Amino acid sequence: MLEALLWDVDGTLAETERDGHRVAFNRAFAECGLPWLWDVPEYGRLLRVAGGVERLLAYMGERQDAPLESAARERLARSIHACKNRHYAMLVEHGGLEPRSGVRRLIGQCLSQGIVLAVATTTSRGNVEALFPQLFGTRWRELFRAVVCAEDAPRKKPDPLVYNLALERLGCTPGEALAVEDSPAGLAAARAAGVACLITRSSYFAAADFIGAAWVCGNLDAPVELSGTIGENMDVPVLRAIHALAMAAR
Ligand code: XBP
Ligand code: MG
Repeated sequence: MLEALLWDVDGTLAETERDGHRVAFNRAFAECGLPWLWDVPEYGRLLRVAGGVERLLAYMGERQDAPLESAARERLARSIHACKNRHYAMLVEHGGLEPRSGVRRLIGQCLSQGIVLAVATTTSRGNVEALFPQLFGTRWRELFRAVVCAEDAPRKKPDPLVYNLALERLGCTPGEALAVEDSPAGLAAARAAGVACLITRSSYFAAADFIGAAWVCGNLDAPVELSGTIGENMDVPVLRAIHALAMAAR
């Protein structure tokens, strides 16, 4: 039985990678006096590394103008990252991001039909606390029974830690949950925790392979064809059917 929906944040709830973190990283580079600029395709390439600090360190490994010594690199990555998060909070507080299609609707339907919700993200808690009031209003905490972030799960996706912790906090088994993700790393993390995964493709992963996903859609408002029946969009009966199919295939 499907009891819980576990939500990824970046790319799944909103286009935060392309329109939020990327833009904020560029503002932080400028503020730190660095000539670095991540355009849309370049940031897509860098997204293979999960975690903002980890992504910066990987990028510095490719740059001649990054500090040579690893402790100095780490210090610079942490200070750019802190600056990026300040810019990210300012950007979202000025209304720069909207929820993706169907996100608010499906959250409301789940809550009214007895499915509990949690967040399982690689991003820092401060970013969730800046973003969620903009997406869901000031009472957003009432929507999610557990919110598991980078500070709780320092091993980033595709490591399953964030999903293991979310399940533990909800008191659910992996077989009672369904993850909603937009990226191959997110899918791998959910699967490694034994959780079936629904993919809603974000702009960066429009053409990615999602082998092993329970279901793949372009967005949660797209019509769904399941067992010969076309539904209007991703709703709770469809979620239950997708989850049941994934469980039967095990
Ligand atoms: C996505 C990530 C994050 C964000 C940036 O996490 O990998 O690193 O790109 O956030 P998810 P931070 O899709 O699991 O929400 O700078 O806080 O790492
Ligand atoms: Mg994501």
